[in-house]
Amino acid sequence: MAAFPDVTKVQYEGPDSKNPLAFRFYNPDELVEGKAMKEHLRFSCAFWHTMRMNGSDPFGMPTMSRPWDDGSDSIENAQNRVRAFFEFLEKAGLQYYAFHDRDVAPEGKTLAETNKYLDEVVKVFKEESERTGITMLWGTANLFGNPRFMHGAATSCNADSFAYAAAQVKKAIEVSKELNAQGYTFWGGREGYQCIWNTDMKRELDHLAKFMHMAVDYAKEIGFTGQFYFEPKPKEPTKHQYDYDCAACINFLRAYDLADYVKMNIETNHATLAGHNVEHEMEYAASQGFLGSVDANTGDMLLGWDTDQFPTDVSMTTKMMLVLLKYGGFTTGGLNFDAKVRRESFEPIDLFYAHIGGMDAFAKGLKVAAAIRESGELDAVVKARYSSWDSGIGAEIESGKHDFKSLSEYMLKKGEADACVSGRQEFVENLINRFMF
Ligand code: XUL
Ligand code: CO
Repeated sequence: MAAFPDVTKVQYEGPDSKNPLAFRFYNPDELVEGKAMKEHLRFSCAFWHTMRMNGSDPFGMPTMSRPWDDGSDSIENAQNRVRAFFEFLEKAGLQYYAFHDRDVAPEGKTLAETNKYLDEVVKVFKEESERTGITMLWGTANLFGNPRFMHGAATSCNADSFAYAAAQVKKAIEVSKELNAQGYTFWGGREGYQCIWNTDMKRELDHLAKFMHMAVDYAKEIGFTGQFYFEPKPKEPTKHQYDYDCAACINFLRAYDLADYVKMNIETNHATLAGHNVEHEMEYAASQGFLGSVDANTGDMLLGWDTDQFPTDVSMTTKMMLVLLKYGGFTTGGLNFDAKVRRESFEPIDLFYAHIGGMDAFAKGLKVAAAIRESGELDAVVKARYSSWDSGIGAEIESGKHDFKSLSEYMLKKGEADACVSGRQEFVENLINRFMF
């Protein structure tokens, strides 16, 4: 039985369409800068939100209506959910998906039992993936939900929690390989702390690095060639997460010899919780050679937590696409909608509106970004702003011809620095708006 009987495959109808179940900008095969939109954007759906988010919050009960789900923990229900998921992916035109091990299959009484349940559900993922050609963007493991991870997983004070997490990630990497995942993500979950007085921070960081090295080694051993990602988040669930932002994560990866194996998976709402915005995080990671994938969502500036809303702001998607195009686009990564419908948007059809809106916002952002790049006007402003580095003393410094002594001689002779030129911030902000509207 179809899970979404009233919806057919969502089509591109163009900017004038008023059909809420059509794309106005996302035209998968349309070329932008010589590459199909679907290859630029590589949209992915998060199983944990789309299939498992039941609408409960700390104050209220579940609200979601999901007729295909009988609410039980049976394997059969878990397998039916996967079939409903693929029907959704096909109809919404999403090419990739991501899940945590525990989103898709229930936990048993022992690890062996749990692994067996997982295998039974992964079998259906494999069948559905072969049927549709829709594949896994990245895999991951839930190392934060079960009470055994109350102090963290790789950074737990309890060595057995570390060992259990290792066994879980071993299995999750095997499953990711089985499903041809293009990557594997580490999100810290509870890898952080609440109280410095009871915490051995150095030991915890060393353990986290050891854990990641074990994952990298095991992937090599079994021939899993997907890209590893580290997903920054500054707080929630713990007060101080070790993976605060891209700068903290990249420092960690470099300090512990993991830089060759792990790139960043950047999430919009996590960036804003860290006091940045997503384009800052993307630019920082990309400029350092660490841009891997993106968890596409948005927060609410009036709320201080991880609201995981669908992104609809074209100004934001344009900024993101400008960074992505500048650095040559995704290779293994993509735009994974780590986003959930609001608990009041409880009908199955709301899942379509949400994803269509997000996909259209990125498609429009991609087109605006490409137009900005083609005009060269923004580049020209940036180039002019840094022109003092293109010749004379600037070019000499960049090419290594100077030190403090020679620069002191230069300035003593000159007496005063050349006057600065205007930053033209308002000019460039208006320029961007001209392309957007
Ligand atoms: C949590 C979060 C995770 C990761 C995967 O805030 O973003 O869902 O993306 O564990
Ligand atoms: Co995420």
